Amino acid sequence: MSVFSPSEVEYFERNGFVIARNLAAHELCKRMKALAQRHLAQDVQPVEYEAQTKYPGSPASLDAPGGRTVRRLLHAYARDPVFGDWATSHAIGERLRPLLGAKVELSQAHHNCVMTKNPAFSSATSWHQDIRYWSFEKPDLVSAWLALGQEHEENGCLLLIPGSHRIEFQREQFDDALFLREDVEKNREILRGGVAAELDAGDALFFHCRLLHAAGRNRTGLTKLAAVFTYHSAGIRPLPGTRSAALPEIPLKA
Ligand SMILES: O=C(O)CCC(=O)C(=O)O
Repeated sequence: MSVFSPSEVEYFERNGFVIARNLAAHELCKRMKALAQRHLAQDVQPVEYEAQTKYPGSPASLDAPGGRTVRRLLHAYARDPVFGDWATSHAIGERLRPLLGAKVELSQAHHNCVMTKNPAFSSATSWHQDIRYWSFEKPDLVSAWLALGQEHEENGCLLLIPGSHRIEFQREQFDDALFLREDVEKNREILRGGVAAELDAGDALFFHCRLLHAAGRNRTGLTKLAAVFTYHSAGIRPLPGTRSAALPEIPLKA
């Protein structure tokens, strides 16, 4: 089935995420993975290093041990057509339209990367909503996370709180960097509902920008790779002058 069924759309609306199994062919995943591995080996810019994430446990500086471990190969859409073609593919557009509307655009300003999680060094990502640093007319964006290999708790897959995209949070439930505070009783209760988004190569997780998510470190011997892109309806514009408006949107073909 190339589109989400009504029950999958209903699942997404209720839970804030839905997984499309086997959305990308294994051959395509292999090509993306081989290219990402080459770009990692050659340090092809632009990238984000572990030290720049400022996540808890990340190295204090680029020159600290693990500081220059690549965490994201940035600008994936423009980096190579293998990523750009996937990000704007029919397969992706057909899945997004029931979630976002008839006219969908790719934001080049957010995610738009190959997420890498290196076994030699990886920090954990605390609970957060992606929308916290994004600026759009309406907080209604969806990211598509394509696993290029297996993702499970041991290698740091995404952890999700189903339905959290619908919670009206208070500012004090988050810390200064807008990560969910785990020392607040109300939050601890919310976090008890967490689930692991286990994926195989070719599976794509679609998740809402208000969905609480986190991820652990990679405790295996293999680098984990995922191609991640973010979309919104053409009717929702990034706010002028913000980071969200820094790069042009790419309309998906009808
Ligand atoms: O793989 C991870 O560590 C999660 C990354 C993440 O949640 C994000 O970039 O918003």
